[in-house]
Amino acid sequence: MSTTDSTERTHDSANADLEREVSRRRTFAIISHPDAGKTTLTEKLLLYAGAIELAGAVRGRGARRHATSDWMELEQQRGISITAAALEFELEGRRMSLLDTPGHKDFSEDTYRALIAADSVVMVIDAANGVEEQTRKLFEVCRRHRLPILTFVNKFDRPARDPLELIDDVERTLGIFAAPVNWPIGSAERFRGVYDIQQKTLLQYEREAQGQYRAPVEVAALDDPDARELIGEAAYSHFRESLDVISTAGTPFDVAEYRAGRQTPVFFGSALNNFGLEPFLRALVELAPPPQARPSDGGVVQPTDERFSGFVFKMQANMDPRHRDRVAFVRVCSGRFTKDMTLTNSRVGKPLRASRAYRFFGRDRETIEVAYAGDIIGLVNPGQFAIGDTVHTGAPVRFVGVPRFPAEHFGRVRLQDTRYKQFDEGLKQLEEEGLMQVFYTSGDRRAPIVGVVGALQFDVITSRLDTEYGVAVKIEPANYTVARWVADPEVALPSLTGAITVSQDRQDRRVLLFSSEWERDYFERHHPKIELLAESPT
Ligand SMILES: Nc1nc2c(ncn2[C@@H]2O[C@H](COP(=O)(O)OP(=O)(O)OP(=O)(O)O)[C@@H](O)[C@H]2O)c(=O)[nH]1
Ligand SMILES: [Mg+2]
Repeated sequence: MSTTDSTERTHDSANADLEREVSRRRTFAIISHPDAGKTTLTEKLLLYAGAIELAGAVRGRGARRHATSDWMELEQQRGISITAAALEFELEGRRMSLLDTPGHKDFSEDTYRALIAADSVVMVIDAANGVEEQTRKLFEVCRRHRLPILTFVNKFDRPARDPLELIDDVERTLGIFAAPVNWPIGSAERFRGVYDIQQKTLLQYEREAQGQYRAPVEVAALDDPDARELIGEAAYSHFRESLDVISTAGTPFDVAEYRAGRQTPVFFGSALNNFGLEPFLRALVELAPPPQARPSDGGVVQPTDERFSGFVFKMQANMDPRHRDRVAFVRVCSGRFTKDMTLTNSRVGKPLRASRAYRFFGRDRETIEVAYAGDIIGLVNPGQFAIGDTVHTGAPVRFVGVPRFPAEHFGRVRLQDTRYKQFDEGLKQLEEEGLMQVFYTSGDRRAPIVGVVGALQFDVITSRLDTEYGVAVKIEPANYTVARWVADPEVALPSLTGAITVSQDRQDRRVLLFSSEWERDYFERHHPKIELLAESPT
């Protein structure tokens, strides 16, 4: 056997290994309007997948455990998600990577970035509210990125809208075909289970103490007198009628249509009460697409391309109180990542060694030796990464389109104690996460202006500076709504009125703060030679 033969053989088997690993990966994000039950559904999927033994609650009081994906202290205090959490687990031979996202619009920048890292989406709808505002906005982003969407209509244990009406709402409001895969039997106190439309089987559930779960009882035939009795006469005939309507006039489920983003398969249930979760988890395993090809500045990158590539979609400091480091979340787009690999950051151009790499389970992380396209990995290289960076081996490549939103709310942060060093470090790291932008308007570095996308971020900044950096601050409103970087560092600025302030960012670049869009517009019209940028120049 010649050396070339054996080299080729190793090469082929490495290739087969890459293809096998990529094809068993499923990376998806859970999205919706606030409070529809994303985190609760996430926790239950983890429970049913065997990744946790006991489900925690969003509002875990006393000794009760908290939901895995709401790991941040402020999330647990408020009972809402603030930052996207990544969770990786094995299920039926598949490697699942789940991103639980915050629903609140003030945190939506994080949610939009998580969507960029996913290959498909789970959309949660509150059965009483139907399609809500924030769901509609996020759906539009999914449509633009052609992400296939599975829909879970949640909270059927509470008074709910008629399921036909809910299907109609999804179709009309979002403009996508909705194909029910199962159908709820009753609602609120009379919610009994779900009927599998294709299999023609009825899954009956019983309420259990929270966190527990029990396999549903299968009642084979719908015409079974037991079924009728179980459901109750009135509910039974209503259920049969609506089933008739969807069988004749509804959108039939079609996996190709789902994968093409033209229809969303719809499932009903209650995440809190463990109703309808097995069929949904099965659908995720069977229907959700494997890692997809991604556009880059140099053409389409296939996940099975041998060279490693990926991009940073999120930064998070101090996740682990014992390490207090800054983690860059990287979505692997192609090839195989191995620990200690030498990578290039396309923005910086310098090689760096990936000596510490992790996979995530909420707050917890585990060191990894290898990762494949589809995975979400954490790299810890202080100060080396920024959101949107592409990392790769081999020839230059750059993934584009990780969204950044301009700040719309501004406040003056005042340090309340003497720990200036910690204060400054905290501001620097939170800015690196994309949580805010920091501007200095005077020589006093203890009272900078911060700009955020949503006003709730002010609470997050105050709370995190306190819990993670041990500094007390007060943030008072500042009368600005727009920030613009001055493109040319040499250009002279006119003398400015009170409605416009010149400030400096951390790199001493000049930034104009305007009190209104009108002021900005007026300035730009009167000073056409002064080029202004909405984002900091890199
Ligand atoms: N009755 C009922 N309540 C539920 C169900 N699922 C979730 N909830 C409750 O709804 C509230 C919000 O649930 P979360 O899981 O935090 O919702 P979320 O979509 O993650 O919210 P954000 O991340 O803040 O956008 C919590 O109090 C849950 O206990 C359900 O199936 N039935
Ligand atoms: Mg949540």
